[in-house]
Amino acid sequence: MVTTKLLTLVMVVKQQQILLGMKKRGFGAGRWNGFGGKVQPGETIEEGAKRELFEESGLTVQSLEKIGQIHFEFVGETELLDVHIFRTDSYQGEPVESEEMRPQWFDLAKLPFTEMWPDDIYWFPLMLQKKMFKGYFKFEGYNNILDYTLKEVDDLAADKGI
Ligand code: 6U4
Repeated sequence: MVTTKLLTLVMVVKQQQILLGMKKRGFGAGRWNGFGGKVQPGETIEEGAKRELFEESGLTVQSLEKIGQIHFEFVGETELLDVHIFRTDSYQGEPVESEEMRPQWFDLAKLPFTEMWPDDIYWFPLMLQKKMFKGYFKFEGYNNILDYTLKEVDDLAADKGI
């Protein structure tokens, strides 16, 4: 039986920099990524995104804009990931290291793509241009993309297709 895990991912942008965290444990450990995790029962996806952002980076935000949605499939695994991606250009607080993440600002011109999930290099340009997108990536293991689709959309909520 195929199950889908609902996850969030928050990208914090300020001027020409983005805040990424080095994932210290769990899924994606050893990679720089935005902040996020599983949506818990009883919370909205946006609430889950804000909670994970605070837990992992110490930052709080008033509101988050949804910028993308990507489905991930890993061959041989029955669980699909449904990752809802948000971008924010304003936040409160200063980044602090958590048990899960070590935050660091990166210049947008010098992103550490070789130490990020391999799909990021495809969709980061859209996210950085504030273009909404939907995507699907099929992985073999955690390093190899076998297939993918990626498209810009006008309205994330209205467009149900992948
Ligand atoms: P816990 O509950 O801490 O055990 P864990 O298994 O560590 O959970 P979690 O909650 O940190 O996972 O969620 C995984 C995070 O990684 C989410 O923010 C989504 C993100 N993510 C997963 N696959 C990704 C991919 N291919 N590219 C990417 N982000 C991905 O950029």
